[in-house]
Amino acid sequence: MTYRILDAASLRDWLAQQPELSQRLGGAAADWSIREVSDGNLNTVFLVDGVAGALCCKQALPHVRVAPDWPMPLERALYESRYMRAVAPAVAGLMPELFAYDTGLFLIVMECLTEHEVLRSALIAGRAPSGFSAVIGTYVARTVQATGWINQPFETGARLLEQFSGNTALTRITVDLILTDPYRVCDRNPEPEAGLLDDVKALQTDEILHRAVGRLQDRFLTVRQALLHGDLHTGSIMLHGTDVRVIDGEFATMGPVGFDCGLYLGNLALHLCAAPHKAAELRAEMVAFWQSFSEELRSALQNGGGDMWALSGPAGRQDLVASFLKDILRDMAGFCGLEMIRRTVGFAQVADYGLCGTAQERLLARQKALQIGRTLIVEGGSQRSFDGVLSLMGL
Ligand code: SR1
Ligand code: MG
Repeated sequence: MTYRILDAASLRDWLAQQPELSQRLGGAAADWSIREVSDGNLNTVFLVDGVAGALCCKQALPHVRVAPDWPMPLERALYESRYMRAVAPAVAGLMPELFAYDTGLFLIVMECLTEHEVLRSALIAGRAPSGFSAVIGTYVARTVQATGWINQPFETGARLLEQFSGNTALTRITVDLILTDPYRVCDRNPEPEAGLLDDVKALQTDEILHRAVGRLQDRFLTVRQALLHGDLHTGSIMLHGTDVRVIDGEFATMGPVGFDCGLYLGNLALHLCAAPHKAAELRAEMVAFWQSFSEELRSALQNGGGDMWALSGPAGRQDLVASFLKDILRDMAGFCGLEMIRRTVGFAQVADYGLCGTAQERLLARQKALQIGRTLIVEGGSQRSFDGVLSLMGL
């Protein structure tokens, strides 16, 4: 199928020509209800309901959805479908099932999570049931187990490098928006509110900070530990009760595991800055994340299976896993800080600040996020324990 931007009518026609998908929906095509629910920055999303079932259809646009004058290659949909296929066996039930990918339309058709809500919205509304972070810890650990070098023969990593190293357009977004723009004068950065101007200027002139950001740029660009989700924020997670799903893997790339962990924690920490009265529950979520992640990874890596560490017996492996986790912890702290800063002053900011009751409270929340972010970036690399990372956040 040649590429064209779909609307409800053309999507209906296309689905009607796909026997397997039509069957999932059931009934006559004319009776399917189709609504656009696009919410993210990049793509259009439609939910389709039929008498027998529902589908979620996500199409890449030739530009950033929220910034139509910013061109963006369509291939991001291909990388997202590849990511879903690569990690699905390891994280079954923790992400939507992929039903189809159309190479011409750059269209993903997947399980519709009708009853689920985006975690960020649930947190903002104060209705996220506790315990979701333990699931995310499990999710990340399982993706590392399935795509990293420790449990898999090196050919697996080599294939993943080949499949994902072309995802440069979205990696470019990460390099610019997370790792560079907040620390330089850049048209993409929105005009900060007046009270934040000095803080933004400080980010652009702080040499100690720039050196530490440089180390994280190095880690992100040169360390290839496992296949990353690449954009694991609270808007990339949906939940319904205890059913937690990770969505939106279009930024997938091989990289340092601490990147996924850090982005996730960074979004909880941002929520904390906007809603300081929730400190105890957010701390508990962060602890649950690290506990489930580190325990699951420790046990998964204990028996090996890959070429890396193949010469070490149980005791040696235990030491190697411990030092691997320390590296992840340090990277996580730094990337957490980067995420907090970019979501506070950069192109794609978070809705969590809307929780602040007044402009003054919002300014203080943003300043707090910038201060914690800087501390994590500069001091994160010398942390030895998760408690140490929490203390850098004032927890
Ligand atoms: C132009 S894309 C901006 C941001 O939205 C995505 O969700 C990623 O977080 C990206 O950095
Ligand atoms: Mg997204």
